Formats: sequence, structure tokens, C-alpha cells
Amino acid sequence: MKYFAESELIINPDGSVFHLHLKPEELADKVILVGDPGRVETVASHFESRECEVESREFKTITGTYKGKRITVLSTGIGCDNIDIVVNELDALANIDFTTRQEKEKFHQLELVRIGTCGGLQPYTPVGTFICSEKSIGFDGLLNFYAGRNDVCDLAFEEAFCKHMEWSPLLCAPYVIDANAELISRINQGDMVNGVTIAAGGFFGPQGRELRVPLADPHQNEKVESFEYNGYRITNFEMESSALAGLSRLMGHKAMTVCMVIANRLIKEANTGYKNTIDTLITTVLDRI
Ligand code: R1P
Ligand code: URA
Repeated sequence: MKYFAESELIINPDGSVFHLHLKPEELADKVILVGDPGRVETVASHFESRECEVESREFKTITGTYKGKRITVLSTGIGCDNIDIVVNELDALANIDFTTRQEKEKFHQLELVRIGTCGGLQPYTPVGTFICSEKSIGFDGLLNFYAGRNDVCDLAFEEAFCKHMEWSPLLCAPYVIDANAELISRINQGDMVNGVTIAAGGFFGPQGRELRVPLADPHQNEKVESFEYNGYRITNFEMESSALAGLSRLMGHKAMTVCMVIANRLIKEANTGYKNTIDTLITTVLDRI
């Protein structure tokens, strides 16, 4: 059985995992991930009971029950680097024995649903639309560090995308990964849009936003919006869905992302007063997870 040394899997003196500060018994099988730590309380406000609340850096966690289902809600902060930490530590909590530091004999599968915000890229994704990331294109490069990346990614899609974008060798290779299809069909019951999401390694340049510093490719977003492959078009930009879908697939967990559009990049429109609309998305996911 594989043994994980103290430097590789860091466990705090209280028995909790290094960054999340969660203990194995505090994690539910159904996990909702949000970017904003403030959104954790919005999700947990719908719980009928709470068994634990833990906070460390940007990672705030509450485990409780919703309509009898045990659910953990956890904030990841912004970006795929945090997803690397969160998904690895969640998997360790579920699948490594913290006493012996060995992998457990029986695999324990988690269901991970990210509820986020995003920028819409098509005329049919106006502000307020809920988009499920059926496929994610990772601009972040994270999955390229893991073995098995080529076994789980859509290599033909990647090739077509790089060709269309005239992808610069200065950028890390984009990876294309599917969310869990069963989870998508359960969460999207016809009232959301299934789409292709670019998970960017930044909010400004990597998403084609130009403030004072010009972009390396001023035509990036026009190319993103016009890309089509096997009937798929790119619907939205956010920053975590590819790392979440990719790592979860390599580990054997079910994962997906659903985001509410808060800015439409085509018609240059944004809405920052979205608290009520995202609460509708939260209760919908809580009912269906
Ligand atoms: C950027 O504003 C953040 O918002 C989106 C992006 O993915 C990024 O994390 O998601 P969240 O609203 O979940 O944070
Ligand atoms: N989150 C993003 O990453 N991009 C947007 O445009 C809006 C929310």
C-alpha cells in the first residue's frame, strides 16, 4: 500500500488536513464548492442543521444537512492553483487513512459541484443565464503536470482549438476535459445552458480584458467567440472548472461546474447585484445534488 510521507501530505497537530483544516469525519460525500468565502454562508443558510464550521485562509467550510442530505460547502477562493489544493486535500480526506498515512483499500467517491460566476460569450448567454460546463478548456496548465492527462483529455478538440486560435508557444498548452455527464444531467433539468467553458489563469489578460496594458493577441476573444468544433461553441469564461473536472476525473470523483453569467462580453454588459439570482441557482443545486 502506498505510504505518504509527512512532507507530501501535511497533517496539522489536531488531525486536520494542512490548508482546509478539515478532519476526515467532517467531510460529506456531496460537496458544493464556491469561489467567494461569503457565498458559503449563503449556501449554508438553507441547511436545517450544521455539524461543523472551519475557516483557514480563503477556505471556509460548513458541513450540515439540507432536506436530510449531508452536504459540505467549501470556498476555494479564486483560481485553479487553489483547486489543486482543495481537490487534492478533499481526495486525501476521503481516500487516505490519516493514522497510517496509507491509501485506503476501498475507494470513496465524492460528488463535487462548483457554483460560480462567469462571463458570457454568446448572444444566448445573457447576464443571469446559468451555464453548466459540459466541457472545459483549461488555459491554466494545471492538468499538464499530472500523468494520465492525455488519457482523459479530448486531444482532437485541443488540436482544433490551438489551430483556430493560432496558439502561441509562449502560452502553456490548453487542455480540454469533460465534466461528469451523470452529474450534468441531474443538475441541468432543461433550465440551464450546457456549454464549453474556458477556465482562464487570470481575470484580465487571459480573458481578453484590456485595461492599460495591451494584450499579446488583441483578437483573442473574437477567435474564442467564433470557434466551433463538432457543434460545440465556447459559451463562457471563468477560472476553476477545468482544474476541478480534470483532477476529479484522474482521481475517480464526479465533478461539474455551473456558473451564473454576471457579465456578457459581447454586449459589454455587467451586473454586480446578483445575490438573489445566485441564491436561486444555489437552491436548485441543493435540491438536485
Ligand atoms: C473572478 O471574479 C472569480 O469569479 C468566478 C471566477 O471563476 C473567479 O473565481 O467564480 P466565483 O464567483 O466562484 O469566484
Ligand atoms: N468570473 C470570471 O472569471 N469572468 C467574468 O467575466 C465574470 C466572472
